[in-house]
Amino acid sequence: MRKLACLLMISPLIVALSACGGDSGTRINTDSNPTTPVNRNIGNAVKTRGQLICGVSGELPGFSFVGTDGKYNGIDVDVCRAVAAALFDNPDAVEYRNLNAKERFTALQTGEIDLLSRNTSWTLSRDTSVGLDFAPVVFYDGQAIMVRKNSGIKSLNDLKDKAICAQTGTTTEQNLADQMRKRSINYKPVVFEDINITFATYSEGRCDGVTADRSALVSRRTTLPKPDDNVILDELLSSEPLAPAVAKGDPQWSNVVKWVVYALAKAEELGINSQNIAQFANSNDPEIKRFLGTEGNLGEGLGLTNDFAARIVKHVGNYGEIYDRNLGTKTKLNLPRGQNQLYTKGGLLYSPPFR
Ligand SMILES: N[C@@H](CCC(=O)N[C@@H](CS)C(=O)NCC(=O)O)C(=O)O
Repeated sequence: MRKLACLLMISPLIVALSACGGDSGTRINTDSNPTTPVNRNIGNAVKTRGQLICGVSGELPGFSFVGTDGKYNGIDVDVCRAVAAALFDNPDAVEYRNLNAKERFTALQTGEIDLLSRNTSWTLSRDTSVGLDFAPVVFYDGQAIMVRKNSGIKSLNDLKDKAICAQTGTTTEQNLADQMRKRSINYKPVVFEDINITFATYSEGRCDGVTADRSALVSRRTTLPKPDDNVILDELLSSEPLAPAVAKGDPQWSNVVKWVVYALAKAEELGINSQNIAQFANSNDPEIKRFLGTEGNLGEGLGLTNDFAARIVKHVGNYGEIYDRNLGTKTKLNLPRGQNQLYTKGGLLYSPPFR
C-alpha cells in the first residue's frame, strides 16, 4: 500500500504540482453536479456486516497508532470506537485500515472503508469536488514547522533556500507553497507519500525542517531518536480543522457519524462520563433523559437505538476523557486543550441540542 514516491525537485516544479492540489486522483463525479447523491445505505451494510471498517493513519501516536498491546489507540481511533459502540454496543466491532494521505479519499469513495477518521482537514474542495461529507471537527489544529534546535532557524523567513520535508496529498504541501509564495521565499520542497520516510529524511538531516499539522509534529517528535533536539516554531501557516468524513450521498449515515461526534461533546457539557453515567439513569432532567434515551426517540431518527449516546459514553467516554487519555497533559504529547475546549470554557466545541 504505502509506496514511496520520493520527489526531490527544484521549487518551481513542485510548487506547480502542489498548485494542482494535494487531492488529485481522488475526485469523483466529474459531471456538472459533483454532489449528485450516491444511492447507498452504508449504515445498513455496516449493521449486516456486524463491523465498522474505519480508515485511519495508524502512524500518529495520540491520533491513531498500534500500542504495545497490539491494539489501535488514539482520538481518531476512539471516534471509530464510538460509532461502533452506538451501532453495536461494542466499541471493538471495528476493522482498521491504515491509509496514507493519498489513499484516504479513494478508499472512502470506492467503499473500501465506511468512515475516514484520520487527521483530515475539512476544506471546501473536499466537500465539493472530492465528494466528502464531514462530521464535526474533533481537533482544531494549525500547520507548523519543526526544525533542529541548533539550526538557528526561528521563523519561515529563515528557511530561505532550505529543504523542507512534507507529505504529499495533504493540505500541508499546499499551505507551505502558499505561504512561501506570499513571502517570495525560495525553498526546496522534499515530499514523500510515506510519513515514516518523511520524518526519517528530516531526522537524517537531509531536510532543514519538516512541516505538518502541529499536532502531528508533536506526535511524531516523540518517535524521533532525540525528541528534545527538535523545536516546533510558534508560527502557524494555516487552520486545520480535523474531522471525520464519509462519502457524500448517504445522509442517514452522515447523520449517524455527525451525531456520534456531537454526543461526545454534549456528554462532557452535561457532566456525564464513563465513570458516573449510571448515576444519571434516574435523572429528572429532560435534556439528560433525551440524551440517554430514557425518554423520547432521538436514536430512532438515526436508525439507532434510543440509548446510542449512553452506549458511547459507557464504552468510550465523553470528549474530555478521550482527549485526556490520548493527547492530554498526562500523555507524552501533553497538548493543552486550547481551542479544543468546550464553548462553555472558551473553546470551539459546541453540540446542537439533542431534541
Ligand atoms: N490535515 C492535513 C494533513 C494530513 C496528513 O496526512 N498528514 C500527514 C503528515 S504528519 C500524516 O498524518 N500522515 C500519516 C500517514 O500517512 O499515515 C490534511 O488533511 O491534508
